Amino acid sequence: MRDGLVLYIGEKNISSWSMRAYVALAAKGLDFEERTIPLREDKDRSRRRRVSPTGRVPVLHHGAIVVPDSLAIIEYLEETFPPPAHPALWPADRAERARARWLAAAMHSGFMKLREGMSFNLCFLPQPPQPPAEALAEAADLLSLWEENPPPKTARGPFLCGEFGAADVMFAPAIVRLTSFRVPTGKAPRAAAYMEAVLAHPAVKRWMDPARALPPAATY
Ligand SMILES: N[C@@H](CCC(=O)N[C@@H](CS)C(=O)NCC(=O)O)C(=O)O
Repeated sequence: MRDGLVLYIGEKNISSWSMRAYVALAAKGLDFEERTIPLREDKDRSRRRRVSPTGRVPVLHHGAIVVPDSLAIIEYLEETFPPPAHPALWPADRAERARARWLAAAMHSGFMKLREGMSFNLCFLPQPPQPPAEALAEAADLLSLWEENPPPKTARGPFLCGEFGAADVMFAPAIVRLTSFRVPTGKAPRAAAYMEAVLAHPAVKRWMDPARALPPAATY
């Protein structure tokens, strides 16, 4: 483990927050050890509390430094493994960086009905159930957000800021949700192309391929 990083996560077909930290580490090209805490066997969170000050995963350990929370982990990685030696997670341009930050924050602090009504574990069932109307309404909000906020003309790449970065990392599990629950994207062609690009990114596939190979968890 060249980079001395240990990431504690939940099961890959359950823990959408863990996915974000994992995809960020993978996108940075870092060598890290992953340690899975089975969430179904940790109902009282005692195992999580032993390694995470918030009692939640993901949590990153880097020597004596312990960082819980997906967005805090992204910030830590960018500071500790900055570009150009490592791929950038935030755009270099200040205005673009502000845009990437509000996009990432919008996902981090919102879309609760989508998360509840389109639970990540249900994405891996052969036939996910019909989501509640309020979850579908938030899915429509997400599609509009991506449709109406394309990358600037000067950007290179199909992602929200051109190249794959923190905002895309934060939205990746939501993209899995919309795709798995078969939310229609016909009226949002740009958003549909964006979702496809995110799902095809190697860092996202590195999480999703093993997640799909696990036995689906209808409950947890
Ligand atoms: N805001 C946190 C959320 C982390 C989170 O809620 N993780 C879940 C697993 S996916 C967890 O450990 N939940 C335990 C609990 O909320 O009791 C992040 O961004 O990492």
